[in-house]
Amino acid sequence: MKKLTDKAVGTLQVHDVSLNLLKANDYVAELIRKDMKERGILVINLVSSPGSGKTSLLEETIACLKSEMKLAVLEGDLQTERDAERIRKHGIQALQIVTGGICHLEAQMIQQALPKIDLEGVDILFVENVGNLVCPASYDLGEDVRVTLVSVTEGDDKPKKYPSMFLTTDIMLVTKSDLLPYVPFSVDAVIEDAREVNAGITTFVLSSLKGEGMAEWCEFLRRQVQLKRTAVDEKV
Ligand SMILES: Nc1nc2c(ncn2[C@@H]2O[C@H](COP(=O)(O)OP(=O)(O)OP(=O)(O)O)[C@@H](O)[C@H]2O)c(=O)[nH]1
Ligand SMILES: [Mg+2]
Repeated sequence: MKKLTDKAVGTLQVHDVSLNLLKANDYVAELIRKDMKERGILVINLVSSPGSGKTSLLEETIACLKSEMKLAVLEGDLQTERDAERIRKHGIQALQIVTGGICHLEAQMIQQALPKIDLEGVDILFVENVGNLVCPASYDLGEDVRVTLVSVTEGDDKPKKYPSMFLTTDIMLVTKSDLLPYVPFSVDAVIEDAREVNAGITTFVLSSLKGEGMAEWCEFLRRQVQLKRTAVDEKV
C-alpha cells in the first residue's frame, strides 16, 4: 500500500470543514424558506435545554389555536418517538426526526421530512429542536422565528453562558413561571442579560401548566400568521 506522505495528505482544518458544512446547511435553509414563503406557512424553530418545556408548550399552543388554524409539527430527538406521540394525541400531524445521536436538527433533515407531511393548508409548522443550547444555534432551519425557552428552574444566567443561541434568537420564552415563587430566578435579570447579548430579543413569560402568559403567546402567533398571509396575498 502506498504510504501517504505529509505532502499528499496536506492539512485539513476541522474549522474549514465545519464552515463548509454550515454553508451547505444555509443554502438548504434558504430553499426551505423560499418554499415556505410561497406556501404561506409560518415556520417556528423551538430550542432550549432538555426539559425546559418545549413539548408542553406545543401541547398548550395546539389547545389554544387548533380550532382556528392548521398546525403541523416536526419533532427532533436523539432517540425516541415520544414527543411526536404526545403531539399526535391532540389530533395534530407530527413527524419525528430521530437524529441518532446528532445534537441538533439540520436544514437537510427538515428538507427530507417535509415531503412526508401534508402541508396543504398548514398555517404554522413548528419544529422542536433537539434539547440543548449549543449545537442548534449554528443551524438555520429556514425558520421565520427562532424561539428559545429558558425555564425558571434552570437559572437566569443562560443568555450570557450561551450567547450564540441568544444572539440568533428572536423570542425568548421564560417558561414554568408557576415555579417562580420556589426558585431563585430573576425575570428582570434574564431579560437584561438577553438584551445585552441581543438588543432585538422579545420576551414572553409563561406557564404551560397554569396557563399564565399563554394568551399573549398565542396572540403573537396569530399576528405572525397574519403577516405571512399578507405577504402571500401581496404577491398574488
Ligand atoms: N411546573 C411546570 N412544569 C412544566 C411546565 N411545562 C413543562 N413542565 C414539565 O417539565 C418537564 C419537561 O417538559 P417537556 O415539555 O417534556 O420539555 P421538553 O423541552 O420538550 O423536553 P425535551 O424534549 O426532552 O428537551 C415535564 O415534566 C413537564 O410536565 C410548566 O409550565 N410548569
Ligand atoms: Mg420535548
